[in-house]
This record gives sequence, structure tokens and C-alpha cells, in this order.
Amino acid sequence: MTEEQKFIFDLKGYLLIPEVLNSSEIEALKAQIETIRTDPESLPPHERRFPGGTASFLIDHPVVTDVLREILGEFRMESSWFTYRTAGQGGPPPHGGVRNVNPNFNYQCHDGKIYSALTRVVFELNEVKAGEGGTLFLPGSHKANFRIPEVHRQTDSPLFETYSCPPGSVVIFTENLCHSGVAWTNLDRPRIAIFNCYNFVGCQFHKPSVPLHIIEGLPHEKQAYFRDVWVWNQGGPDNGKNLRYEE
Ligand SMILES: O=C(O)CCC(=O)C(=O)O
Repeated sequence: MTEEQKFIFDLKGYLLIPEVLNSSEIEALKAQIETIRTDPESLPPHERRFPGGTASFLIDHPVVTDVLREILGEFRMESSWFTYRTAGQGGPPPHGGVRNVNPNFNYQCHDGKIYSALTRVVFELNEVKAGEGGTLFLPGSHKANFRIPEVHRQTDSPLFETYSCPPGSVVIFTENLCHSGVAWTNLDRPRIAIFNCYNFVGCQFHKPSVPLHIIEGLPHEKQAYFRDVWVWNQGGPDNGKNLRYEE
């Protein structure tokens, strides 16, 4: 993660990295999504849900792990799903924001070290133009000191901003940032986006939702991202590469 990326992520609470995936990776992910939507039985059971099958390479994509190591230290994966949104289909209303002491939402930065807590990684598989229905963000709200006034918890608040990006771009944001889904407006293409969620190894927010058979179908080294919640393995060897907390 570059110093500029750290500055932007800390300042705004989110970071856009354009064109992380190449066109064959995008096509392979779209093909898996299309098969899951239309003919899931044609896939082996462990590839019928994300992050199984083709999507598994995103779990520890090097561009993402580089950022996550910086803003989370050692991390686990909590969930993975995709959205296929045609014009008129929306997402969740504004949520998140404001400084707090909950370890799952406790964004902080100390001595140049960010702790982002629950963190979302979004891969956009189609081009997104600002205003078409990409995720909305209220920049800086992840470390706001005052309650967000109701007028700015509405998606039409002028404080919300969004992004334009080419296909294959990734958007990483701290879940303590106030953010929102919004209706997709482009009639010519859907929003096809993958939402992966990560947390510090010692924290878990969501009830585990990735079924065991999906986890067991992942390549061995990726299964470690779904291990139980703990930080320190006293006296015993770790059984995966992602299991040690180094600070
Ligand atoms: O649908 C969206 O664009 C936003 C999704 C969201 O709110 C989240 O990932 O927490």
C-alpha cells in the first residue's frame, strides 16, 4: 500500500484501485455468476456459492492482501457474495459512520498504523460511471465525532460521493464509513459486483455464512482465511500461513 493510498484511505474511509483484474479474469467471474444465476446444478456443489470455484482467487488477491495487511494486520474472511443489479434495483440504505468503541467498527490510526476493523472489498466487473448506482460514501464519516444529521443520512445528501471506474476495479472501504447502496440506472448493462468482507483475526461481526462444504472445497491455503476467531496460538505450531499476529 503506497503512502498516497494510506493517506486517501485514512482521509476518506475508502480507496479505489482501478483495473486490478484483467479481461479473462473478469470473463471467468462473470461466467461463474451467470451459471450460478441460471443453472447452478451444472456446477459442482462447492462452486455454487461464493467464494467457491473461480471466485476463490479473489480471497487472497495480492493487490487486496497488500492493503488488508496494512489496514487490518492479520485478517480473516467473513463472507463473499455478488450482486447482479439491473436498472431500478437498489441496495441497502445508508448505514455506518461515527467514532465508537465497538472492535468491529472501531476505525483508528495511531503512529502511522491504520486499524480499519470490518472491511469491505468490492470488485466491479462492469464499468461504473459516477451517478449510475455504484456504492455511495460519506467521506470522513468513519472517524466523525458527531452524530450524522438525518438530512445527511439520505442518499440525496450532497455530502455523499461515489466513483467512476473501468471493469475489474476494486473499491476497499471500512464498514464504519457511512455508505449506502443506491438504485442502478444504466439500462445497457447491469451492475455486477462482488462483495468480500474481512475482519481482524481476533474479531467477527457476522454470524458465519459460508457453508462448510464451500470452505472445504477451497484450495487448502485459502481455507485458512475461514479459521476460528483467535489471535495467539500459545506453544503450538500454526497450521496455516495467515494465522500469526505480528506487530
Ligand atoms: O450495495 C451497495 O452498493 C452497498 C453494499 C453495502 O452497503 C455493504 O457492503 O455494506
